[in-house]
Amino acid sequence: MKIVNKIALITGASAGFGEAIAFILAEHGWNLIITGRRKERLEKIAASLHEEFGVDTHALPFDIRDRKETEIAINSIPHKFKEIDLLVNNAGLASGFDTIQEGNFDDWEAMIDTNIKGLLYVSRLLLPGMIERKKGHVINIGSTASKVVYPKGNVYCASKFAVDAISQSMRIDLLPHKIKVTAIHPGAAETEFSVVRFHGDEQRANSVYNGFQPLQARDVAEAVYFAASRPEHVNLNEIVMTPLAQANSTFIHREQ
Ligand code: NDP
Ligand code: 8X3
Repeated sequence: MKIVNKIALITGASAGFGEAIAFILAEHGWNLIITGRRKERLEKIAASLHEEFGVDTHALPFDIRDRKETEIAINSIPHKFKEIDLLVNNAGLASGFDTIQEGNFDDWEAMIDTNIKGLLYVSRLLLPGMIERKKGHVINIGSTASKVVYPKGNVYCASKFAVDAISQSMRIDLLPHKIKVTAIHPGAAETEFSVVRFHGDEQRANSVYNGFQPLQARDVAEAVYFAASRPEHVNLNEIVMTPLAQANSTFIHREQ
């Protein structure tokens, strides 16, 4: 394995897509800062990435909803990890599945604070360094829910439409600074996502994937790696990817 001397910071790398993205980048020699709230899980993942692939890893636990905590965490990044080449804004969640008139305020705040505000905090803190170095790449994880809304998707979809809008805006604002911006919009993927959405109800979570083969975290990680490994002059603006059985947020073909 060759060390590429590049550094990526991946938010939400204690599970799902973020963990898979950490593995694929480590396989290709990237040094990594991995974030999330679950400290022990992050430390375990960081240790196994180092052991398996020989890359340098730094576990950085913090709650991305908390601006102060995020600021302190980002400012605490050790010197040798400071020149971040790639930021993967992945941390996010759906919380609840209700009509707009029955929605739960705590669920709404969790999604808005994590999926929109958290992404903005981390980006705002890291972009000046990328601008100074005149290089960098931001990959934002949106969703098919960034493109098409679905029943009871309301606030989750709104938060992901925001990720799409922020990605488009970032691309314009960062154009003179040679910073790449890519948005990756996956469809249904089997991670902890649905267990989190249904507040721990595993049976209900599993039923989301009945009758079709969902994406796996590795499928999304491969798209992230592809975008991150294009030549200097190439930017992938966005990738929308779904399981074969899914056309968009509302059309999934299920076999009985
Ligand atoms: P998982 O639930 O498996 O992983 C979510 C990750 O986000 C975890 O590492 C979690 O870490 C982190 N996270 C959540 N809240 C916070 C917080 N407040 N502070 C810091 N980290 C946080 O879900 P996925 O891997 O599926 O989701 C990753 C992204 O992909 C999300 O943005 C999601 O919206 C999006 N997505 C998911 C799809 C799917 O079908 N699975 C499809 C399209 C997009 P911890 O709990 O340790 O804090
Ligand atoms: C996650 C997939 O279908 O719940 O973004 O929007 S979905």
